[in-house]
Amino acid sequence: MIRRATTLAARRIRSNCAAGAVLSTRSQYQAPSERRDGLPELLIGSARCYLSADAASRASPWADCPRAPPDPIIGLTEAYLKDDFPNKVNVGVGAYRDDEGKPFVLPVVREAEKDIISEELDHEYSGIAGSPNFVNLALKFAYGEDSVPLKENRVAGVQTLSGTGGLRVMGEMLRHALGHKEIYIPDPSWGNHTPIFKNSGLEVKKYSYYNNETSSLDFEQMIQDIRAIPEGSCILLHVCAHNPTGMDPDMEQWKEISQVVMERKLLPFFDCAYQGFASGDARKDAQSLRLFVNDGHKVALVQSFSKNMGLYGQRVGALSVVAESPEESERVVSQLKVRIRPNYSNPPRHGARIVERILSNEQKTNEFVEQCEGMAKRITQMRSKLKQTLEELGSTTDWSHITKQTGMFAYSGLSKEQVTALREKHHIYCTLDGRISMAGVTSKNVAYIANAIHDVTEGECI
Ligand code: PLA
Repeated sequence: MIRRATTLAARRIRSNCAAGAVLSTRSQYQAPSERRDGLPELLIGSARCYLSADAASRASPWADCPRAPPDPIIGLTEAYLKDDFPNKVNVGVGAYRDDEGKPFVLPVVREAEKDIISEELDHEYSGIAGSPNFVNLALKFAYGEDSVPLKENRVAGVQTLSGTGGLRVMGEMLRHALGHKEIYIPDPSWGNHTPIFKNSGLEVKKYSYYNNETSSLDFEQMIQDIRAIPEGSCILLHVCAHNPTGMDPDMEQWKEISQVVMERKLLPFFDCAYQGFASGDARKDAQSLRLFVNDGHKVALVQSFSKNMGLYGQRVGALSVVAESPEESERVVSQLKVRIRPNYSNPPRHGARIVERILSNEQKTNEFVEQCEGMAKRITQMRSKLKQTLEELGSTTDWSHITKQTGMFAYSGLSKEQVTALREKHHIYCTLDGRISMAGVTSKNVAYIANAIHDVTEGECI
């Protein structure tokens, strides 16, 4: 019996036809009784093709695999790398560059690495929860040396595959161990939050955060939306240097948020990806988290050392939960381990060893804080320079939000069309929401970027 090729099979066969596997075409078309029994049949334009059984069996199992769109953030780096324009600029991903535009390895990290190499350590598996020493140091770094729950041994913590891995593990924990069906994230939030939580089985809902008209925090609406979140739900909050807006609540506003979160009996889940990039002092940047802990919230926290220690590719992070008692904390860790083991078994060692070397030594910690502050300061200078250059070019747009915002990003307010023009006309790569990674702006490219922004906003490239 002749099998009429389905659309899916057609694609598979088409590639085989191209490879010379066509047995007959319409010109040689035979009456049904004479058709080649059992051979897949396909119409390509006006031609009818048959495949040999051999060719059909050679068809790729991936032939029907649809192409996925590029990642909205990492995909920009891929496009940037393919671009051979000499003045191209990558201000997509939030990865710090020095003023020469080069990736920056903190000197204190280099030293720690040398020590690790000289110690000739082994490469045994880590435990499922990673290095306990790393976890303890990471938690002290975020919650503070004097944190009461830490002293009372009731913070459950595990090492994770950086911030992303920690978010995913907590997403699965919420869905499968605690029975949550949804999670509330700010609007807007880091673009990957939604797919991470969706893939964990949660429905992602949003609360207001930013007012595009005024380029500032929409605090009133935010509080109103949080009040409407169903009791017991999980709410995701950015500890500092909110991505993508660069707008954080001030401490008075955090106090109010804490109260409302308490009233609604919500589970506050903090994402701490930029500790050190807001105020420049890594020790101070966790104030919002510490306030919530002092207020008695049983918070969850995910930490990343990608940005503040520049350990992007090493995937170093921690996930923790403040529990009621040490016994409760142990139960939580047991559940986190159950999520981790079938995902990636256990976390990598090298990056965690670097963080341990630094955070276990007071002098090295001070050096780290200073070097992190250096990165934050360079970004602040670039904010001023970008704004100033735009003004000097005669831009009629109010760019004051660029210097009001903190952290790695400038949420420029550029439209999708303007972002596309920046890319197509000027080879400047930033995300479609108009987020510009200030970490990629340097003394050398700031004028070029300002000119291009001026061109796409007012059509007056100079
Ligand atoms: N949370 C927030 C708020 C982030 O901005 C990022 C990274 C992460 C978590 C995860 O980082 P990690 O897994 O490396 O620890 N956001 C980057 C990179 C810097 C990215 O998209 O992956 C960004 O450009 O937005």
